[in-house]
Amino acid sequence: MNLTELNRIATAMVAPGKGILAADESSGTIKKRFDAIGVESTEGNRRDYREMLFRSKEAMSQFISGVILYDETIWQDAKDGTPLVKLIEQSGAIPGIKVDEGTQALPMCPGELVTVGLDKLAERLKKYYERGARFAKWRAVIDIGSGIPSMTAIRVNAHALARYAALCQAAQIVPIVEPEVLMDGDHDIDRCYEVTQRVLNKTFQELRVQRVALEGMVLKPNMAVSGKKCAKQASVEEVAEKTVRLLKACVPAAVPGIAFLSGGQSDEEATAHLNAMHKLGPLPWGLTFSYGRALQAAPQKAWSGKAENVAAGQKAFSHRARMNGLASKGEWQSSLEKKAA
Ligand code: 5MM
Repeated sequence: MNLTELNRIATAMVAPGKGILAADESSGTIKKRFDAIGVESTEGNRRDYREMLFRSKEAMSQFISGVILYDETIWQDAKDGTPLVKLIEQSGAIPGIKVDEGTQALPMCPGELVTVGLDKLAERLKKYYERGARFAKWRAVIDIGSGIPSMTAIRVNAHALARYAALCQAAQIVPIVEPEVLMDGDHDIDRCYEVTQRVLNKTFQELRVQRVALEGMVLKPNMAVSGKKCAKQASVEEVAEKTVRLLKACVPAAVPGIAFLSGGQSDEEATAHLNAMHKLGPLPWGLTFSYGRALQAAPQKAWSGKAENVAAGQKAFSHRARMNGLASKGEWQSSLEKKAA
């Protein structure tokens, strides 16, 4: 393992002003997204949509540091025969790959899930590296509800995240470690804080036990937020203050960067929260976005599967990427959203 190189890539992934595009929706998830805009989820349509994003010059060259791909996408070529991975590289961004194989019910723990995909992972990583992937992603899902999460669910998911991260580093690939505490539910922000703290502490404990080099990874956590169905929604300032406090308590400064998931927040909320956190700096790690929905909802709607809408889709993507790029430096203002509308 060349740790200097892993650290260089991890640092580039969280460079100020840039963040990660999570375009790694599995077949079921992208179908849901396409259903919402009335587009059939065929291999061709998925390719056309993602090609539109990766050819967005402004967004990709200025505000996107890396792209997380799904297995299908990493092997796909653009319409003109250029591999989609090459389009990403040519823009200056780093290609990455989601390597988990989704979740399964966790035995003995009703309502809880464990992420799978460790079998043959070493062989798969080798192939992804040859194709150009320089980082990977594995997402664990922790739900908050009555009597959950159990310590069992937290432990097995942390163990799998660390196994994955160690295999990545051995294959010279930077692991994005994503333990997502879901924001569905009616819990308040303090319950989210408490559960996320337990999850992050256990995850870093496992990473240490399995000898993962913290300098060569990126953490992709949820923010501390109120559950979507909670009657009392925390303000932007409270989310920022509690999230920064939580991360400072749990994430060693050796980690080069943290790139948040958006988790169901609105586009503007996700941007405002990241921006407000930077107002609380200086921070010990790079802090940026790795959004899926909060970067793609607008371009998906603008595109709606029509070739004549490609420019509109790219414009919408560039706008969200620019807003989040500014937020990653604490330079975003809500008036910039209105100006573009
Ligand atoms: C883009 O969605 C990713 C893949 O999800 P599935 O495996 O469920 O299809 C997802 O892991 C994503 O990278 C993170 O959840 C962040 O996305 P959001 O939309 O929460 O920012």
